[in-house]
Amino acid sequence: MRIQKPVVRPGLDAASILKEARKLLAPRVEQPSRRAFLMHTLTLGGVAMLSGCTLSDDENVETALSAISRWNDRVQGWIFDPNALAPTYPASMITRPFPFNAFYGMEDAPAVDETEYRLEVTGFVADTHRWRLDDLRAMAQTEQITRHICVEGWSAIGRWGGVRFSDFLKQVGADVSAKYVGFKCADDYYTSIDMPTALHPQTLLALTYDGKTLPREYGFPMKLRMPTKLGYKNPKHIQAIFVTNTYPGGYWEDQGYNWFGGS
Ligand SMILES: Nc1nc2c(c(=O)[nH]1)N[C@H]1C(S)=C(S)[C@@H](COP(=O)(O)O)O[C@H]1N2
Ligand SMILES: [Mo]
Repeated sequence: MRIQKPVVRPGLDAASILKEARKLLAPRVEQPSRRAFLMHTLTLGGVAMLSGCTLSDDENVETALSAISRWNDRVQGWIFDPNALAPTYPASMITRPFPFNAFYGMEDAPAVDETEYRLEVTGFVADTHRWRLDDLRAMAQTEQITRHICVEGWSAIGRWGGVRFSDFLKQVGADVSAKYVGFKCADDYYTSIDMPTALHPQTLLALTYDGKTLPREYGFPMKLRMPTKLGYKNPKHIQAIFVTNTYPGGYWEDQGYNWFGGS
């Protein structure tokens, strides 16, 4: 095999690309969203490779990395096995207390009023009636003890219960050939997932945590719990669910986190 000498383009030499890449890898406090983005796309070695041949003058490093992240989404989509189950754990391994995380402090977690609450379901669904919590509680419930993995470098084992999301999608007559399911939350958070993950048997519309009503800080009235995806893909305080073919993005995803976000 012949090893090609990298073509270094004027104004975008390997050294400046590496400098830019290191900046992107800076601690989260300085670069809140970019670090994780890079961690989930490629290593510094990969960036060095990039510098040789794929960048033209008018593309900056971030544009190239976004393209790689979108490619990464497609690859993760292809290799996702809809029948492969994430590990489950015994109750003795539950992390206590379970860590809180959001883009704000715990005291600012939204307090949703159950009596007023109606879940909105729109897009490619046959039934768009608004759901009360009790309607969801009346459906078949299931429970799982799984590991939540956050890109910020921690993980924790928790016990969530609720409605299998595939049952819910069936119930509302969702078009499961659509590409995305999007979520809007009471705290302005939003995210979206691929349909195969939405239909995965471990994807839960979680109403309980550790056998009790989901506490306010952990996402009352409900969160989507997916042990096959990283923490930021699991929306808490869900207010609206929509089925769509238009890419909906997400709170962190729109700032550079990888969209598929498999764990
Ligand atoms: N509505 C909403 N959902 C969210 C977030 C958020 O800020 N708001 N943060 C995400 C992130 S980054 C993580 S790690 C988990 C944290 O969930 P926990 O508080 O149950 O640990 O929620 C995810 N879902
Ligand atoms: Mo997270």
